[in-house]
Parts: sequence; C-alpha cells; structure tokens
Amino acid sequence: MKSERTLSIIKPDGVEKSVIGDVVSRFEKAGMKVVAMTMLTMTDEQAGGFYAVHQERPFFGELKEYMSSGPVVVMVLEGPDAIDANRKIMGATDPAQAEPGTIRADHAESIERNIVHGSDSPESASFEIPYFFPEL
Ligand code: IDP
Ligand code: MG
Repeated sequence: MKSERTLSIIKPDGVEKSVIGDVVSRFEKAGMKVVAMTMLTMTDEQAGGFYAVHQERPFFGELKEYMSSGPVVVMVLEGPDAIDANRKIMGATDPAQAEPGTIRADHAESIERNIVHGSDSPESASFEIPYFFPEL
C-alpha cells in the first residue's frame, strides 16, 4: 500500500456538534497522521472555488451557504491509501446510506449536512490540499 495524502474537512455542522475530537480520533486510530490542520471560516467565494466541480448542481448555492456558515477544521491526513481509507471512515454522502459505525452514519443529519469532506481521488487531493495549504 502506498502512502498518500488526502484533504479532510470537518464541516460547520461537525464543529457545531462538538465532534472534532471524535472525528480526528477515528482517523488517528485508523493509522493516519494529521500532517497539517487549521480552523477557518470560508467565504462564499472560497467555498464555491473549493466545490467548483459541483457548480452546475442544483444544490450548489445551498452548499456554498452551508460551507461558509461557520468555522470548519481543515486538515491533511497521511497514511497508507489515505484517500480511500478516509472515504471508508466517512461513509456514504447520504447518511441514510452510510455503513453503520462510519462518521456520517453516527453524526450526520442529511445528505447536505453530513459532517465531513474527504478528497475522492488523487486528482481531487492534488487540487484540494494546496487550495488550503499552498506550502505543502
Ligand atoms: P461527498 O462529500 O461524499 O464527496 P459529493 O457528491 O462530492 O459528496 O457532494 C459534495 C457535498 O455536497 C456533499 O458532501 C454534501 O454536503 C452536498 N450534497 C451532495 N449531494 C447533495 C444533494 O443531493 N442535496 C444537497 N446537498 C448535497
Ligand atoms: Mg466529493
């Protein structure tokens, strides 16, 4: 297994629900290292740039509003197959479809307010990591 880096975000609902510690702990227990971390509040424009792949989707406006509605924790995780490993720990986008024991099954309230973001491919990770951590 190759070591990879992936971008993880604890979204505004995750920060609001006080599950930062729980989420980070799940990643660490799974063998991933947090190699960068910051808390920030995105502007609507920053959220739109981050989610530009979804700009034609009907939920794009709401997604920008949600993602810029409060502070988020943005981090880079590193470990074996970190991109897929993170996606498995997160669970499916819609918490109703997420495997029991995943972050989204345990904490998310809807397909939109689903607690965490994780890069979905090496290409996404190589766009998303420098979007927040240009020095990495
Ligand atoms: P992902 O976060 O599991 O990769 P994506 O399809 O990339 O899911 O969607 C990005 C984000 O957009 C989701 O995490 C969620 O917050 C929001 N989203 C996705 N699908 C819907 C929808 O059908 N309605 C409202 N929001 C959605
Ligand atoms: Mg995605």
